[in-house]
Order: sequence, then C-alpha cells, then structure tokens
Amino acid sequence: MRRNWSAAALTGVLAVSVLAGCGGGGDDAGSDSGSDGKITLGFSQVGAESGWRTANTKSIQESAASAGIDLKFSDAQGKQENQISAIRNFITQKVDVIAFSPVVTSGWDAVLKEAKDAGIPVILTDRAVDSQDTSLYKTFIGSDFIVEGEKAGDWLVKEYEGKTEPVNIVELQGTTGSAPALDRQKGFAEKIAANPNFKIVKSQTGDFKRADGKTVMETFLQSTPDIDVLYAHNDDMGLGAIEAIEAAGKKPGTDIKIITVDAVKDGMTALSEGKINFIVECSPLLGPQLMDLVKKVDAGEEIPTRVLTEETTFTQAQAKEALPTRQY
Ligand code: GZL
Repeated sequence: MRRNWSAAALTGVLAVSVLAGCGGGGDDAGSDSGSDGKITLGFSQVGAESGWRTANTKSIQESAASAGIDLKFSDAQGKQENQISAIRNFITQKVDVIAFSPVVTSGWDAVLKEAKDAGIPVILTDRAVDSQDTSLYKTFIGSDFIVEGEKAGDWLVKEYEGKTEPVNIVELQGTTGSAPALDRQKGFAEKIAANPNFKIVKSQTGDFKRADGKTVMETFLQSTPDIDVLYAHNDDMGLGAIEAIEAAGKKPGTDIKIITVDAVKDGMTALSEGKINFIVECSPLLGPQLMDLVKKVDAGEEIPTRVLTEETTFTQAQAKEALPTRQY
C-alpha cells in the first residue's frame, strides 16, 4: 500500500521532516564511498517519453556532476524489467546508493530486498511504489499527484460555477499503473464530483506520450461528438490532442477546454497562446535535492522519509509572464 501522504499533513514545500528513525532502507550505518572517495550513485530512469522526463534527466545528470557524485545512469525505455535488471547491475557493481523513478507502482519488493540485503540504500524519486515494507527505501522525493489532480479538478469546478449545462469530459491518462496516472485520475475525479453536471465520458491511457495523446484524442473525437473538456495527465499528451482537435476543425482552448499537468516549455507556450486553459505544475528539477539526500544517506545521516517538491499552477496570463524565465 503506497503511503497516503495527505498534503495537509505535510507542511513545507521542500523537505518534509517526517522522520521515522532513519526512514527505513538498509541497516547500513553509512556505506563507505568509492575507493576514490567519490560517492557512486546508480540511477535507473523511466525512459525519455516526455519533455518532463528529458528535463528530469538533465537535472539529475547536471546535479550529480556539480555534486562530485559518480553517476551510473540507465534508461529503461519505459520497461520495468529493464529497471529491475539495472538495479541488479548496480548491486553487483556495489554502488554506494541506488535511486530510481519506478515506472509503475508494483512489483519492486524482490529487487528492493536484494538491495537492502546488499546494504545499499535506495531513494525513490519522482514516482512512488506500493511496497508494504517501507524499510526497503530511505525516502521518496517527488510531487503529490493526488493534489495535482485536485488542483486540476478545482479549476474546472470554478470555471463552470453557476452553470447548469452538462459538461462532457475526456481524459488522457498517463502510463497505466504508474503513480502519477493513478493519483492524478483519483484527485481529479474526487474534486469534480462536486458538480453533478460533470461527466467523464471517455478515459484512456496515452502513456504520457505526445503521439499517443494525438491518436487517442482522434478516437475520442470520432466517437464523442460533443466534448467540452480534455483533462490530460501531462502536457505532451495534451499537445498531441491539440493537433487532433485542430485537424478536426475545432479550436483547442475554446471549443474544447484543456487542462494539463507538468508546465514544460511547450505546454506553457500553448497555454500562453490560449490553446490550453490551465496547467498544474509538476517540477522535474529534482536533481539538487536528490544529490543532497544521496550525500546524507551515504554518510548515514537521518533524512525525511518524504520530500515534497515545490510546485504551483498557471493560467494563460501567468504563463505569458513566466515563460521568459522557465528553466525547462
Ligand atoms: C511526474 C512524472 C510524469 C510526468 C510526465 O512526476 O512521473 O512522467 O508528468 C512524465 O510528463 O512522463
């Protein structure tokens, strides 16, 4: 069961000190760094499916370099089996710390137990796992995806306040079984239940990919003539859907209101142009905080069992203001 971190219970935005002992993980008293004194970090990345992921990889690689941490980086191309074999390789190589972004929530206990038995601490980044045994990892650094879904739902409820007409919503879900897809769907559904006129008429995965978002939106448009709103779990699928909407002769942001999550540059540009109506930010810039946690874990220091990343939301006007200084 994934820890349910209610945002209300977690104060602060950067490091939430929910200290429970050492926060689980191996019973190492702080592993020695590599022979050259440098910490070796094994990192298994989901893949390169979206603009968010590209920015996340850049943040991790650049932060490791500036922190003087020796990074062994593996791209799983979206496959859990590749992540599991990468983690096993890191164990064989006796890295000091392992970090990874689990592509899906389940199926990790065995390999995490192997890391724990090898005395190698593990840090979850970006996405959570549903392991019952929270001693299998030291901490989880990333967003609260339920809150992200709630923010999207909240905006829609306010957008239609006082109106009585039925509102047909279609939803492009992220990768099936991934924490962001499960929780963004849950948070959004809970919030829009406030308005009985809201109806999610279609909901299907676009795997967080622009191309898949376009093809799925094409099927939505063919099967559901009167779509009022699209809720896409990330900008990339929303951008793909915009291509399909325009090809169908409709105006994205006007004929069909669009809400997405991430706030990467391409999404923010579409928002500033009025093709998207609202974006919930999900920061990929986890690198600096991750490297700080890696150093603490390697030194055997106590760390929070949950580190919540700071993020906000953007309207069309706010996107115009923010774009010039966006880092990703
Ligand atoms: C969220 C991250 C998601 C992004 C997508 O933290 O896991 O995966 O929202 C990315 O863009 O593909």
